[in-house]
Amino acid sequence: MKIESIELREIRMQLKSPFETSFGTTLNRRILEVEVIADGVSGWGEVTAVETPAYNSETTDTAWHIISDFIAPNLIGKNVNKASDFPALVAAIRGHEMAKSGIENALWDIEAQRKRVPLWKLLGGTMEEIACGVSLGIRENPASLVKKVEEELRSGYQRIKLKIKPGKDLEYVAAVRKEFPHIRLSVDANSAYTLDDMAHLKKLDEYKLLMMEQPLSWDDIYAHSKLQAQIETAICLDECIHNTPQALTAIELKACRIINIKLGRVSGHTEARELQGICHQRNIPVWCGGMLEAGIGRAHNIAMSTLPGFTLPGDVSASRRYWNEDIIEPAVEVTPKGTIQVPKGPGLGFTVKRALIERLTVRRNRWSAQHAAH
Ligand code: OSB
Ligand code: MG
Repeated sequence: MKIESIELREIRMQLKSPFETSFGTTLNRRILEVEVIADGVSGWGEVTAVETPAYNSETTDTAWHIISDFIAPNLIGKNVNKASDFPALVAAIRGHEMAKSGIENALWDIEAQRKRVPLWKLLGGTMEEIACGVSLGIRENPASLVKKVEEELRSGYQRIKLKIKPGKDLEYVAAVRKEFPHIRLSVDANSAYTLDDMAHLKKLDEYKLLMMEQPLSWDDIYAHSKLQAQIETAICLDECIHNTPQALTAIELKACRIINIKLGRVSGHTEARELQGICHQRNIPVWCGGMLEAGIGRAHNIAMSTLPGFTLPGDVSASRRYWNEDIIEPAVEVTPKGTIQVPKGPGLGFTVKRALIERLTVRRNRWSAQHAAH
């Protein structure tokens, strides 16, 4: 693939309703979309960084900087044999996984189109239908959360995840569990607790949760191993895992029994596939996490979720839960049994709505091979 052009743009999109986590509330999204053209074929990727460095250390603006000043100038005009060669090209850039992922995933889209296969098949996916869950933000009171859960269950979603934080945890979980004794229910604290909260977190065992996601510090695998030894509920790591070696560390330390894989957090499809492989070998279930993605990020999540290690429902849900109008066609839809039918077309299998993206764009940067210095 000869990299002919790279276009980076920031789009603004408003969520249908505010999403509250332990680290803050989001309504207005600033999302980076990347289009790469190689051998005349256009491929798209999305940077899943959020606006503030509160989930991980990246932001929309740090990703803009890393792509504009380091990744794009280095990649333009180069010949890249396969998308999986990309990580080696950016290995000298430490961290910034989400910035890297936005570009790498566009290369995967191109490679799949050139081979005339759906991206999910190129990745080695085996499922033609994937299981979906939802992630529900923190709400003003338990009663309104119960109502929301009921609505999502009526739509068919197979697993409900509740965002929690200190002071908005036990009461909310108890209310939902009382109303729905048998559903697959989990919680996500986004690093809001410490080991001093051990006795408090132990109380969640009584609610038979599928998992407790990232209760402790975003970069402390060791602390999670101490907690997992003391509680019955399976810990699932999200923020702590950026690559396969960190996953191996967590598994060997028994810091978790489940891992959430996010394409951006682990730097793209190449590493995500490797990570799910080592988890699958070790009987550690994985599932696809979400970052309030627009359609391009969502389409990449669907492709990844077809790999054999993805045995639990992901946070991959319908476009209409987030947006009045998504940037891909058709929008992502969920069946009444809580699944997404994986698209059959080549590449991402969705059409990017260029005119809409153009209208949503607030800034752009473009590199083309003719002007590249070499
Ligand atoms: O921890 O999974 C998380 C959203 C933003 C940042 C972190 C997380 C989330 C979600 C939303 O839980 C998942 C979704 O996209 O629906
Ligand atoms: Mg999470």
